[in-house]
Amino acid sequence: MTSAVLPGSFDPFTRGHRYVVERAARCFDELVVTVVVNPNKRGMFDVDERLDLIRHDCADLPNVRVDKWRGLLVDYLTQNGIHAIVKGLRSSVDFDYELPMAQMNRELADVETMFLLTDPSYAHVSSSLVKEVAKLGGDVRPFLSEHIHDRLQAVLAGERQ
Ligand code: COD
Repeated sequence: MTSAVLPGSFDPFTRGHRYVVERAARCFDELVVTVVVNPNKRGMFDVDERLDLIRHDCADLPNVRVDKWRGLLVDYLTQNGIHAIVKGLRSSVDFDYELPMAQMNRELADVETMFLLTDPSYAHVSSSLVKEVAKLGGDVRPFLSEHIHDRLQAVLAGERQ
């Protein structure tokens, strides 16, 4: 069975993430979308809720599994006998950020990093921009599933109280 890990913060999972997950899921028997926990960064959504939101948005993709990990990414792959990492690329800025990580991960473990290009309609979509626009009252419906949009609005309403 060929498996791959698609790691990220997913705070929250956007339509851009979904696009890359969908494309990657066609290339492997199993794709594990892994929420990597950054202990130094408090997200808008807690890690377990991020997992639930991704599971909800990917429920129609039978070979996609969702998991979380704290620590070095290659240790997760080694522990699970997985040899491939998939990353989404929006632009050359993403490539410049990802290249040294891919090279470092290659040196640390027996893993390959594969890059998938996003759809041009998602090239400007990032979780951080979506949160910023939403906080300032902009319409972020085009960038999120309806379910995640509703949860984002609920979190923002809670923050305003
Ligand atoms: N279209 C296509 N792809 C997209 C889009 C979009 N609109 N938005 C994001 N993506 C891609 C990103 O390029 C990335 O591949 C993935 O989706 C996740 O994106 P984010 O923003 O949720 O997650 P990041 O980039 O913050 O995640 C970084 C990691 C957590 C994966 C990275 O820091 C990591 O591997 N950390 C683990 C610790 C470790 O091993 N460190 C050493 C590395 S050498």
